[in-house]
Amino acid sequence: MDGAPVGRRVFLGLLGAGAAGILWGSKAQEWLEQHVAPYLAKDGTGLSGFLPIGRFRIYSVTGSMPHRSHDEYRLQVTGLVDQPLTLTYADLRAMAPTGITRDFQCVTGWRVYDVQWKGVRLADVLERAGVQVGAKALRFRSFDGTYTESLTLGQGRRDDVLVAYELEGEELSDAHGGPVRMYIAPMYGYKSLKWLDRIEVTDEVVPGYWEDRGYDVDAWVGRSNNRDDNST
Ligand SMILES: Nc1nc2c(c(=O)[nH]1)N[C@H]1C(S)=C(S)[C@@H](COP(=O)(O)O)O[C@H]1N2
Ligand SMILES: [Mo]
Repeated sequence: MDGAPVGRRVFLGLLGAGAAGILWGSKAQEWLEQHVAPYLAKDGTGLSGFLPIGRFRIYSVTGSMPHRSHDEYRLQVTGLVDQPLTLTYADLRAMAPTGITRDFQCVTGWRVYDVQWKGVRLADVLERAGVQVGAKALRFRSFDGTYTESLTLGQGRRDDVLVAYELEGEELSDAHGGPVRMYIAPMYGYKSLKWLDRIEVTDEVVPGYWEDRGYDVDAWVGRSNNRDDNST
């Protein structure tokens, strides 16, 4: 179904967002064939591996797909913390995992039903670093060098906010922001920053990439239909 040409609503949404550099339609298809297909083949996941990709649109505001291997990967936790952290991929894997299955929704109008995510609770990472008195917010940075996002500390401590490393039972691909990305279950997709490499604990919310371009900082998915759920 998502292999079909991008719907008018989505297309207008992209235009409305002034979203230069976002990949979609045939351009995305071309990119997937060049970059994702070999990755999947290497993983031995075969054609079924395309399913999650096929259900999503792959976004990168920089028009490129950064890559970092599990060995190279580091997550920095800095700012207003007692103990600044540098976590490896293995460190994250060694922490208690949490799984969440929820619809994934982009403000431009597409939705993927019942997506399975796995990772560690951001709350647990913060706990490990020790958040200092006076801290109020979190800032996330991507190793694409451009994208940023933020949450209030309260939002970041919710049970449904993950530092994610698996999607649909597979390690996160480069395309989906691997090896590690944010997954903010109760909010629109743009809050879920891909290619996460730094979490900074700050004293105020700094608007992120899309928020500088007009999106809401508090991006709760609405309750306008029965499938949306931001109550947990
Ligand atoms: N670094 C980075 N993170 C990002 C984006 C991006 O362009 N760059 N796009 C956001 C948007 S608008 C959405 S809807 C989701 C899309 O996730 P996907 O590309 O895995 O489908 O990623 C979000 N995180
Ligand atoms: Mo989005």
